[in-house]
Amino acid sequence: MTSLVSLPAVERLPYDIARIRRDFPILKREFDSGARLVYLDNAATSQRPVQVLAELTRFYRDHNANIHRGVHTLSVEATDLYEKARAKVARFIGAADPREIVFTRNTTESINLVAHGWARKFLKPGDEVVISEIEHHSNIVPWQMLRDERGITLKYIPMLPDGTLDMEAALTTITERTRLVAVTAMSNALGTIVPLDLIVARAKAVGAFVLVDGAQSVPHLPVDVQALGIDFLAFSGHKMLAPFGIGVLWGRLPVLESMDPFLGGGDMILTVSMARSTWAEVPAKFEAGTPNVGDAVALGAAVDYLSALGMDAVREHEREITDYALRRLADVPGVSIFGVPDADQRGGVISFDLEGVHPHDIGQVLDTKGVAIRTGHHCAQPVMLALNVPATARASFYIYNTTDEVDALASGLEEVGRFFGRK
Ligand code: C6P
Repeated sequence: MTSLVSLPAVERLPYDIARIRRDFPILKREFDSGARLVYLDNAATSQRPVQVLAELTRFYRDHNANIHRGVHTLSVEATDLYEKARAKVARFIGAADPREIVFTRNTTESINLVAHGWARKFLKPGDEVVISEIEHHSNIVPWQMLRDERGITLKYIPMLPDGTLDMEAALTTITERTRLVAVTAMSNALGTIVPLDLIVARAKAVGAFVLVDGAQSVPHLPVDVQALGIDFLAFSGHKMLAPFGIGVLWGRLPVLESMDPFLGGGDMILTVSMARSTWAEVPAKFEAGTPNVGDAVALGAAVDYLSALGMDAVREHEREITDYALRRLADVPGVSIFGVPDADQRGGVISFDLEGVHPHDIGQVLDTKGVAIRTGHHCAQPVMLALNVPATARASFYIYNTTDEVDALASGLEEVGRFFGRK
């Protein structure tokens, strides 16, 4: 397999919100009510810019073929584009080698790949896996399944009332018996940015491996896997401008090489006889069957787009919008905001409650104003239990959101309050 594809440097562009918004035609969408879309559900999935859509179309229009198989020109071109996308993703997260990038469907599949390919092989009864109370279900359920199947011990770093992790408890929860610490870098339900450096330092002091759920961090914060000193990083393309159905597991090369395959089939083998099979090198070993070539290529275009903006600029934009939104929402009668009070420890996610109104009703009334937010448990039911609420309303921001849109949310919430009888 081609492992090193040379890539041109990405040209850095100034952060120009009007220009960015022009790249997202969906942001001009108007509904039958006459309301204009205000898209504040970016933690669920982002919108896609014309550059990504064009790359996807170009792939299917001009280069479509199956990869790693054919000698014909289209197959060679498609293979090259797929491997270039892998190299772009590697560079984006500071990986040492493109072979460390395994294409999956999404974060969920990436975490399950670690549970099946690494943990099932190396963990034995009594070994500890430490996660946290603020995890998304996709970083809880695979470990509960493994606990029930293999007798490992599953422990949780508790959440404090302000939505941060109890770091004193983290130090004692991670012990000499801990083999894996699997934590999110940013809570999707509360926006809390987790101090990974402290967790990684403690995990490494006891010889544990570290998996980071980067579903909410890779799209929004600068991420460098080597600087973090972790072993695995899982994330999804659809939250970072790319199509649905393409995700990434990054792993340190020797760790990936030590793992068993997850799915068996074509493309992941070296040899197959009637008696037995041997495995291809990584990452092919983990990419059984025909991969999602077109969406991987489009993920490469998404990475180019974010790289041109610069992830420091993306973070700064979201920090400013979040700071403004925290202040603006605090002035809306009846609104209480869950989680950390300032935008420095928080990504672009704000979960809130409007006194006396069910989150679902908030979402429905805001929808009539064109304002799209998410309501529910956000696939983080332990967080809801800790907050003692069944659900929250959640606004989440991305590169194209403006303070005007935050104002639309705030005035929409004032109207929701009036609609449900608040003064
Ligand atoms: N959170 C949200 O609205 P998938 O579905 O595999 O692409 O991503 C799962 C996932 C894992 N970890 C975190 C921290 C996440 O936020 C998510 C997805 C979406 O919050 C959909 S539930």
